[in-house]
Amino acid sequence: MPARALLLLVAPMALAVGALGAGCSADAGPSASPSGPGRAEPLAEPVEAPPGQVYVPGGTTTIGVLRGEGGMPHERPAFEAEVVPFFLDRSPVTAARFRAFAEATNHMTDAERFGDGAVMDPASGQWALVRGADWRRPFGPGRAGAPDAHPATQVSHADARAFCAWDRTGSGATGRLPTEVEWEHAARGATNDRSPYAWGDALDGGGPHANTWTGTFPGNDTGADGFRGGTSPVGHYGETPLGLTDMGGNVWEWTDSWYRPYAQREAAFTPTAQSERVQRGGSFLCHPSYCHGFRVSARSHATPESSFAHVGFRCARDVGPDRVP
Ligand SMILES: [Ca+2]
Repeated sequence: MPARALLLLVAPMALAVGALGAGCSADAGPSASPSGPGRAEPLAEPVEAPPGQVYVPGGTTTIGVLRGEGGMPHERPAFEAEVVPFFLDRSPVTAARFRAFAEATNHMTDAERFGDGAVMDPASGQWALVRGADWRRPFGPGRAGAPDAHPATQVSHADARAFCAWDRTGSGATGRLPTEVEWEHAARGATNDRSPYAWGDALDGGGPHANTWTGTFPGNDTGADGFRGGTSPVGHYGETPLGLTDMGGNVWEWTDSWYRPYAQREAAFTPTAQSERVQRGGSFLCHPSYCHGFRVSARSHATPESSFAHVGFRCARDVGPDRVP
């Protein structure tokens, strides 16, 4: 397969990190419904979550930012969404888990097929496709391999979907990517908490709460949060009241939602080869002066075949009538 052309690089103040070339499979994707596809009825009582996942109660959450809450234009207008209970991975999928998947299924990622993945030059802030960058070596050959306990990166939306659908136990229970509404609902603690961050109101205070870009962007990442220029072990900064980790910083996470203006979220939508999927959560490259992407309402987006050194994912699962084994 020929190498892709890097069609769109980072625009100033843009949350998007780029649409990478051809190869987009414009499948119909999930419903544009804010609460996503195939939901079960809400349950009256919490149920035990599968291993590695937490139970996210349902409820009504105001998605996006209200007047006075700041945020980017595409985080407005805020809207109310009804979310039914679901299970969500406690942490982003790690490189070790992705390796187990790749070895068990012989899955070849999009980055491996294309032969490259997107990596940002920390000095300039510019993105480029690096030959040989994949989930094993997210920054390319000659650079450090992906540590087992760190999030898997250089995975496309399709790779993430394939992982989540993998029935690793043979039980017939498979997962999916969360919608962006589900992700924000969970990041707000399933209580419609209006704090800007999953951990509360303050960016710092009591020490760092996330792996972000500290210093001046671009050019000088001080590593004051303990990590410079790369990912951190999942769970390093503790967990939210729901028991989730890394709901801000470390890696952006693919969701199953198409990127659309909130004002048009209920309009008819047919994806094209240029349509993009939403990512949530921000990454180790986010700085408050730039994208500030580790806020709970922040959005990024890229075409589904794109793979980046700072984008991973976590899986969700419906709370079915069998309560899931
Ligand atoms: Ca950092």
